[in-house]
Amino acid sequence: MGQPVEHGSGEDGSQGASWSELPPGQRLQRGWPVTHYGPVPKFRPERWEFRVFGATTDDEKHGWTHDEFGALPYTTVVADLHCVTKFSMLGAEWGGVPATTILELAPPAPAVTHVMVWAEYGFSSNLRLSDFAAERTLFATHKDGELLTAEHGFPVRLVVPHLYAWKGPKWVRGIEYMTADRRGFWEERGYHNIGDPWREQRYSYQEEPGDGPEP
Ligand SMILES: Nc1nc2c(c(=O)[nH]1)N[C@H]1C(S)=C(S)[C@@H](COP(=O)(O)O)O[C@H]1N2
Ligand SMILES: [Mo]
Repeated sequence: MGQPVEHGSGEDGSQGASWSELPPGQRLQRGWPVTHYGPVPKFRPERWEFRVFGATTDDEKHGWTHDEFGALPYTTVVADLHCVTKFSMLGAEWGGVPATTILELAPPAPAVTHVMVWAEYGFSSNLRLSDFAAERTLFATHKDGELLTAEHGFPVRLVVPHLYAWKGPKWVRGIEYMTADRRGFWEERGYHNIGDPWREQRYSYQEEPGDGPEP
């Protein structure tokens, strides 16, 4: 910590703040609370699989067991977490498998535009392929050098540093490549389809034409 870190990939030019800067309307949270809907799932290693399905290049499913997933290339990303309910935690070091690695190992078909990230109990979140493919999007297994705790998403959670935190499911089980956009769990319940904290894209009523799936 202490080094300025760029936010996101800045496709729309809205980023580039240092980690110590809060997006508009956010306040700093001391410590790291646990925030999610529903119970914390129990991890069963023998049943766990990370699946890639939907519009893959070969239309086949790809999967990794927990051991196999743990052997994938590991990298670290320093990122902030911005909850849409207006608190932010700054400067965590996340470790895990870059989303770009998954895209290389299980490539999407050329027609893919969006990715649905699926977690335990059917929780889901949709992302534009460009947000998913951003350099700093990470399937985190570690935070600050230690394995994730159960409450924070063990064994795998998605971290999308440039979007609100609900776009990063904890307890991820797989991804679905989609050739059209579809709303995930919170996006169906009134939250913004894109969720850029620097543009305060909190709620679906703020969406502009083109931000959401075709009606
Ligand atoms: N599976 C799942 N992941 C989830 C959520 C959820 O309800 N279910 N909530 C999201 C929200 S709204 C936030 S703010 C972060 C909180 O992560 P934390 O508990 O590690 O701070 O998890 C995100 N990931
Ligand atoms: Mo949140």
